[in-house]
Amino acid sequence: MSNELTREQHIELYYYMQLNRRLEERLGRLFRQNKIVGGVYSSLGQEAISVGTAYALEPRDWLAPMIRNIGALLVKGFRPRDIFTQHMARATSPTHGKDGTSHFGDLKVRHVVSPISMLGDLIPVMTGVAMAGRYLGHNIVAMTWIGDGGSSTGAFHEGLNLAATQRAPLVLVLENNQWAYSTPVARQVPLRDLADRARAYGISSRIVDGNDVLSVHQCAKQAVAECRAGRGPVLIEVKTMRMQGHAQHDPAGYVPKEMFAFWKERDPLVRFETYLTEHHLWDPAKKEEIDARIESELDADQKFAEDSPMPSPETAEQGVYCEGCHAVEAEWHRPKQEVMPPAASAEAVWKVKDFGALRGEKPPAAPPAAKEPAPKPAAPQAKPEISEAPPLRVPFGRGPKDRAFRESHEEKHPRHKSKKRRR
Ligand SMILES: Cc1ncc(C[n+]2csc(CCOP(=O)(O)OP(=O)(O)O)c2C)c(N)n1
Ligand SMILES: [Mg+2]
Repeated sequence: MSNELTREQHIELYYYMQLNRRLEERLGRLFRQNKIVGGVYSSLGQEAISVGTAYALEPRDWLAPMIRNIGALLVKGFRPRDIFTQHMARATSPTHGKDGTSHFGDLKVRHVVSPISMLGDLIPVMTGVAMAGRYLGHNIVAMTWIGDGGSSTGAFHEGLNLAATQRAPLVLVLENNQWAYSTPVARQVPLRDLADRARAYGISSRIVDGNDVLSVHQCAKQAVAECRAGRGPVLIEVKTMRMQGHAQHDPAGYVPKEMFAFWKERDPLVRFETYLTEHHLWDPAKKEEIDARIESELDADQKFAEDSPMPSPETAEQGVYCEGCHAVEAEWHRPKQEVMPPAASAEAVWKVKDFGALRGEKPPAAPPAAKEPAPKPAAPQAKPEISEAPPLRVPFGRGPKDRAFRESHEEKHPRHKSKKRRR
């Protein structure tokens, strides 16, 4: 039994993985019945990743899922009916029938950012969420996922560099499922381990067996703790296999049969079931009880979706532009002194280590008094140095456009003072 998890938590991990799998099986059947409006992108064989990583987050944390992360949405509190209605584009869906796949989120309660793209653009977005959380004092961690194919896009590299430079509390889960549509990893990246990409950005990385939910969860939990402690982003590469085609329309004839057979033997659900049995964490009656509960939940939610109406035509023009429905107001969770000078002030001069000179070269303008240890000779094949973390600081005070700022500021400072500053 994993030291960090209780028996109930082990059972809960199984519940979400099995719910994820059974739900997607039904989506596959509904697709063949022509009841799905968008696409169905199976995460068969990858359930341990979505569930194990999202399970490491706290309710205050934020995530943005990819197409194969329905399991993460379930862990964050979305219900199967949200997934059914969304894929069937019913009026009762989270987007009121305006989208046919997984482009939905919940910024207020579940802290889920709606996916805008599966190919890297969520990385800079979630870096921004992580930075905003730090600025507002929420002490949150942001998590998102990327595929092996998506890790070759410009957005991936730009986003990861931004996260690294800002030491943003971002956990990026790189799902290496061996294929980007029909392209195997080796034909698009000359690396065996995609985690190596982290070295180029001076951030820490891990490699984990994506078909072992406990390893995935433990690894994600550590990464989340590191991020929360202010040590910057973490890249986790999970090794797994996409066990179906890119989407329902793709029979994946380009995948060698032996490869499917190899990974089928490592099925994450079968492995975890065996683990639960061998560690006496459940018995057959318990498994039957959970499976029956899942089937009845899915029966009810599928029926709800099938009985739901399609959206009425006039809803197409509703909710396109904000007509006062959103009050965009920052939620400050930190003492005001922290975001006001002098605490919020930073020196307007940056110290550049060794003035950026070649390794081993004496800094040209080093002050004579500074007795530095002799520099080490350059090691041509040395690992890239992990850059020193800049101290966490608040770069700006509260903005003058922020109402809370304005009100409290005007209370404390007579008007003529602020007028003087504006000049
Ligand atoms: C610009 C662009 N090209 C193509 C697509 C279609 N598309 C979405 S995901 C994907 C493959 C991504 O592969 P990978 O990143 O390995 O993720 P996986 O599907 O294996 O989970 C493709 C081709 C797209 N959404 N946008
Ligand atoms: Mg892939």
